[in-house]
Amino acid sequence: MKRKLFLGQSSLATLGVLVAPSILKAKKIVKPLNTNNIHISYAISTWNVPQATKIAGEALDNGANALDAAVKGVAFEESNILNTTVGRGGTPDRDGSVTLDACVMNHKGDCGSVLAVEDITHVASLAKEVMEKTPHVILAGEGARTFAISQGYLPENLLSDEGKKAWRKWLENGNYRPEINIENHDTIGMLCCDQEGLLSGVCTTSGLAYKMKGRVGDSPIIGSGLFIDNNIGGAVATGLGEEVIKTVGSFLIVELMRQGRTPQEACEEAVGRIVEKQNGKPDFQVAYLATNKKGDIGAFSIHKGFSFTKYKNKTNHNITSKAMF
Ligand code: SD4
Repeated sequence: MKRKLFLGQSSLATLGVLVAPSILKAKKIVKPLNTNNIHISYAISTWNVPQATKIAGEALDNGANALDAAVKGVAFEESNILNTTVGRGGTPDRDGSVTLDACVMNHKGDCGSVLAVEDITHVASLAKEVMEKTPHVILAGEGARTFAISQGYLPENLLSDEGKKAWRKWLENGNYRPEINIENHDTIGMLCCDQEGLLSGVCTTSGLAYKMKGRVGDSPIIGSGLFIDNNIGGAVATGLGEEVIKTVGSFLIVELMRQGRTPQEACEEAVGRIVEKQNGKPDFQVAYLATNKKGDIGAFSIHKGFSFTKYKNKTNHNITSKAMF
C-alpha cells in the first residue's frame, strides 16, 4: 500500500503536480476488516474523468477511506492544465483572476469548504484541512489562501496561457452572459464508498466562466453542490450553480432518497424542480449524480451531453446520463 501510494504520488509529481500536504496523508483503514463486512468499494464522478476516478477507485481498492480517496482522485484534475473548469488552468473571472471553490463531506456529516480562493491548486484538499484543522466549516477568499499557505500549500499562478488568450478574446466580445452548457463544464463532483461501506464526497471547480469577481456557485455550498448522509446516500451537482443553490439540489436528492426514491428518481425530481420554475426549455445546463447505501447510482441532466465516470471492481466506465431534453 505504502509503495502504491508513493508510486501514485510520484507519477503525479512527474506530471508537475504540486501535491498538497493532506493528500500525502491518505490513510489506510487500520481496523481489521471482517471479510463478511467488506463492501465493494466504488468511485463515481461527474463528467468524463477516467484518470481521476481510477486514482480514487484504486486508492479505495487499497483500503483508503472514502474521503482520502476522493480528495486524491480530484487532485489529478485540479493539476490538469487542460481541464478549464477545475484547479490550475481553470477559466478566470471577468477580471482575469482564477478563483476556485471546493467542499468535502464525510460519512459523519463533517464538512469543510473554501470559496473564491486564488493561487492554490488543490482546493479540495484545502477544504478537508478546513474541516479537520479549524473550528469552522467555510473559509473564503484571502482568508482561505492565507490558511492554505500556513498549512504548507505553495501559491502558484493558476491562469494558463491558453486561459489568458481565451479571456482576452472574451473581453473583446464584450457582453457578459453566463454560459453553462456543453462547452463550459467539467466541475468535478466525486462520491466514494470505501471498503467499510462509508460514503464521502468532494466537489471542486473554478466556477462559471467569466463570472463577476467574488461570485460563488453551488459547488462549495454544502447541500447544493454536495451532500452526504451516510445512512441514506450522497449527491453532487454540476451546471449553473445559481439554479442548484435555489433548490438546494444535493440535499434535496438525499432527502428524496430518504423518502424512498431511487437515486435515479431523486435526480429526475431535482432537475424537474429547476425546470418547472422556467418558462419552457431552459438555456442552461444542470446535472446531478447520486448514489444510495445499496450502491445504486442515478444521474440526470436538463440537456443531453452529461456523462459520469464510474470505477468499480477494477473497471472504469464512462456512462451517458439520461436527460430531460
Ligand atoms: C458553478 N456549478 O460554479 C459550477 C459550475 C459547473 O461544470 O458545474 N461547471 O456554478
